[in-house]
Order: sequence, then structure tokens, then C-alpha cells
Amino acid sequence: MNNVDIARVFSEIADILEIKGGNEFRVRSYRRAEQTLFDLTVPVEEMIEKGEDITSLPGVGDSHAKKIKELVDTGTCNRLEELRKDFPKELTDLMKVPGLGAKKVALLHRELGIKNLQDLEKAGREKRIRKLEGMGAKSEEKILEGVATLKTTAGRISIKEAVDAFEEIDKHLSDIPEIQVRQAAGSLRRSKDTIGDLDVLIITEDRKATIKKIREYDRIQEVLAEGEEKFFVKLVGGLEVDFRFFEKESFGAALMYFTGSKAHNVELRKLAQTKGWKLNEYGVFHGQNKLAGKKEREVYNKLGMDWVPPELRENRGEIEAAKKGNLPTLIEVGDIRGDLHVHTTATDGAATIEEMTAAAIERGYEYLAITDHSQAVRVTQGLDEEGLAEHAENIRAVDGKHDNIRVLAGVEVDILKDGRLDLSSDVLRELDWVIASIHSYFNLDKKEMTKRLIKAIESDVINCLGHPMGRLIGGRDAVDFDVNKVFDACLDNGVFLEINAHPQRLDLPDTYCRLAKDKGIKMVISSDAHKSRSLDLIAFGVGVARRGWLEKSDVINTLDAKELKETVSKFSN
Ligand code: DGT
Ligand code: CA
Ligand code: CA
Ligand code: ZN
Repeated sequence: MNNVDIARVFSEIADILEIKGGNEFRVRSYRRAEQTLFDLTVPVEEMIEKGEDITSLPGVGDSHAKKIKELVDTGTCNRLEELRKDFPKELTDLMKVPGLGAKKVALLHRELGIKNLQDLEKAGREKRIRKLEGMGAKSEEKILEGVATLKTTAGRISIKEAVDAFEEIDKHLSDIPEIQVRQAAGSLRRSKDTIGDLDVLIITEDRKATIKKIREYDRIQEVLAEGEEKFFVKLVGGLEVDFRFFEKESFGAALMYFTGSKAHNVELRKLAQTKGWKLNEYGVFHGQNKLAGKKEREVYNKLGMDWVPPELRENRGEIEAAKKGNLPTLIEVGDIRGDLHVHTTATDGAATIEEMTAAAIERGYEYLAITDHSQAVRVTQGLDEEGLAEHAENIRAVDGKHDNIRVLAGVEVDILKDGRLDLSSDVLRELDWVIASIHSYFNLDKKEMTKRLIKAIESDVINCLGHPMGRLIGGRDAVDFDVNKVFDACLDNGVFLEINAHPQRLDLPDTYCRLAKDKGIKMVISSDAHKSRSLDLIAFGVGVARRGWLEKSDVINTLDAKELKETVSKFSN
């Protein structure tokens, strides 16, 4: 079990205790240990092997340490098995339904005997939930919507988890000498928000020997299929990995086929057919005659078009554009010159202004905006006006110490329920960079939400709308507003739209990036980092931007510090 697997066990125990209505402190202590394990950069297993004292980790006392050791040794723990007898995994999973907390799950379980998602959906359809105390027709409707949302993400993992899992597998593959080429395909290569399974293509000198060595990967739980051309497995935690073997001569066609998307492939196959050819995972064929297949580019060119970047392969007009030689030159991670949304210890971040600045310098950035929360976001200890003024002073002091980077004094000001901002305009005008975002009242109806956002956009003191859709992938639906009206207001008022790169947000989503681009709105790709390492999350934002057809010129934090200052008019000195 790796750190994340162990963290998941702690999370499940905490969930069960919460549903049971157990001691709050106990619940929190499990959550704390869970967070520690998520954040830990070294495998806890390794620490134990080396005889290090894991009770020195934050939130890990003797009893948690004992459980961690038990999990490392046996893959499970007594406490969990005991609790699961009365509270099976399916039941705790109900807490993943947007809008359902432990209390409601407990109520549904107790009163209606609901044990899993199917029970829940059935009860909702039969209008039985609305009769419960504290529920109503509206909450019942919300729960059904939540179930629908969860179904679209159920069994899928975030792109970050998928990248991490692939990197670990890739490390294992890199030690197999017979393997000549290894390459991720599927939705991972297309940088989708969520990933169903991993597709890994391999060229090897010896398939049998290779499969034997892949089998040694210690995270494989079960082999699902094995054949001449494939080896499918399930990893601990449930992620499936499809390994497929190909010859050099057909690798380009295979890569194209297994990168997908299916919709993109279908169009390409039709195109080949109109030319009297056949396209499959081995190549382009005219009868028995192979016309192309070794390289992806060669296959596309044969079909009369430019090579299409994987992120665009969704059958959203890329094939037409590629035929005309009109594809966009997509933005790249290397184009990013700075980060304009990070938090520090002043609110809910884990690193100081200095530490975040050092991390930004390490990444070669020319500027960094420190944007902590405002007072209304209580759980983050958001800043009031006085606190913010003091924080800004501290930020400027750090800025003064560094010649090689501009550290900007900013804020992520909360948009209140009625669209007013959480801090006065006078205070906000003093700052270099103001993000405004929603952190509450996500359920307003479309008209009210539209009015709320436009009011904030027209305040004349904000630069950027943070995580505009307010969605949490697999957790909370996007808020409802008139996207055209709100985007037009951004354009009219010189407000940029954020592409928040946090893997649980990825907000703006790709299709909205494209809409904004078409309207001529500039965007900002931001990490929303709460610790220095998380600055690297920006790559996921770039992935979304690429899926949204964005070029370097669509994104303002590709500008150098001087150009940025000219673009963001209210930037002080
Ligand atoms: P996922 O795994 O749900 O996140 O999404 P993908 O796109 O990775 O889908 P997956 O793993 O089922 O298949 C990988 C690629 O293989 C897919 O993008 C296109 C190709 N593929 C799979 N099945 C079919 C099929 O029935 N027809 C065609 N044309 N292509 C397919
Ligand atoms: Ca896949
Ligand atoms: Ca697959
Ligand atoms: Zn935020």
C-alpha cells in the first residue's frame, strides 16, 4: 500500500465514524492523519523500513502509527474491517454525492434503509426522500442531480492521480530492458479532466519476457486479460491499465487509434473510406497495400491533413482545421512566465510569502501574485481590511528583496451573495491584482447568479474572475449562470477569466475556454497553489487550455513582467 492507499483507509474510517455520529475529535484526528499521508513526499513504508519514528508526523499518534504499520504489513486493518461490517464501502461512498454529508447519509440509512447509490436513486424517484425530516422536494431534486453527476465521474480518477499512477508504472517499465518504446495513449494523452483507465502502448523485443516483468510491478492486484497483443491489469485501489504491444511498423497507427477519442477516430475512418482506403490500428491500407502506419504524422498526412495535437482530438472541428492547415499553435507549459493565484500562511496556505517566492524563482518565473482569501471565507481565516493591508506590506517587503522577480500584492476577494465584494473598493484599489471568486451560495438560480457575477465584474476594482464555474469535479456541479452575458461583461470591463489549474477544479473547463477565446477574452492560467510544490499544478491548467484551443496570445501570464504591467492597467509600481 502506498501513502495514498493508506490515506484512503483513514478517510473511510473517518467517514464511517461521522455517519455513526461518533466523537468529532476522533473524526478530525483521522482526517488530519489522512491529509498528512496525502502530503507526505516519502513513502511511509520506507520510513517504517528504515526504523524512522512515524509518530513524528503531524497528526500521527501511537494508535494511528499502529494502524499504518498494520496496513503496510497486511494491506488492511482490523478497525476498518470491524467498522465495515455495519457500514459497507458502498454506504460511505454515498458521501461523495454532491450535497450529501454524513448526517444526511445517516438519516437516509436509518429511515429508508438506503445502502447504496441504486437505493438512493430509487428512493428519490419514488419521492420518498422529501418526506424525511429536514428534507423537501428541492433537496430531493438536488440529491438526484448529485447522483447523476456522480455517475459521470464514478470509477474515474482525476488527471493528476492518473499522471502520478502512470509515472510510477513508467518507472517500472523503464527498468525492463526488452522494452524499446513505451507511451501513454487514451484520455491521459488527450489531457482529459478525468481518466477512466490507462492505455499504455509498448514496443518490445520479447513480449513474453516483458509481460513476466510487468507482472512484478507490486501494485498489480489482479490480471484481467493476457494475450499475444495485450496485458490488462487492475491495480490496488481499482485503476485498470491496458498494456498493448505493437510492432515498430504500425506504431503510429496504433498510437493514433488508442489515443482516440473514439469520435475523432470514427471521422478519420470515414475519411479514409471516402478515398477507398481502410484505416485501423495497424495502418492505412489500400487493399493489401499498406500506405502509412509507422508514424502518427505520416498517417495524418496520408489522409490529407496536418498532425493533430492529442488534446484537440474530440471531433470538435479539428479535422476540418487540420485539412485546411488551420490548427492553432497551442500554448505550452514553457510559455508560462508567472503565477497569479497562490495562497500563503496568512490564510489557508502552508508556505510563507518568502517560500512561495523562492519556489516561483526556482521555476524561472518573472512574477508571482500572492492572493490570499478575504474575511467572508471563514474556514480559511480570510483577511479583513486591516489584515490585508498588513499582508500587502509584508508582500511588498519581500518584493523589495528580490530583483529577479516581481512579487505582487493581491487578494482573492470573495463575491458575496448579492454580488458585492467582501472588501471595500478603496482597499482593493491599493492592490496590484484582484481576483474575485464565489465560495458560498452556489445554488442561486440562473438569473440571480448572473446578476451576482455581473455586479462583481462591473465593480471596476477586479482584474480576474476566479474559478468561474465554481465546480468541483466529482463533488459539486457548476453554478448556473448565463455564460454569454457574464463573459460579455468580462470583455466590456477588462476582466480576465481564470483557468484554475487545481485538478479538482480545472475551471474554466475546456469548452468554455474556447467560447471565451472566440469572444476575444483573455485568460489567466493559475495554480491556486496552497504550498510551494503545487505551483507545478499549472501544467494541468495548460492541458485544459490546450483542449480549449488556446494559443499563447490568449493567456496573459505568458507575457513578460513589463508587458503584463502594460496589460493590467491598475498594476501599481
Ligand atoms: P477513458 O479511459 O474512459 O478515460 O477514455 P479513453 O479515451 O482513454 O477510452 P478507452 O480507454 O476506452 O480507449 C482508448 C482509446 O481507444 C479511445 O480513445 C479510442 C480507442 N477505442 C477504444 N474502443 C474503440 C472503438 O470501439 N472504436 C474506435 N474507433 N476506437 C476505440
Ligand atoms: Ca483510457
Ligand atoms: Ca482502455
Ligand atoms: Zn478560491
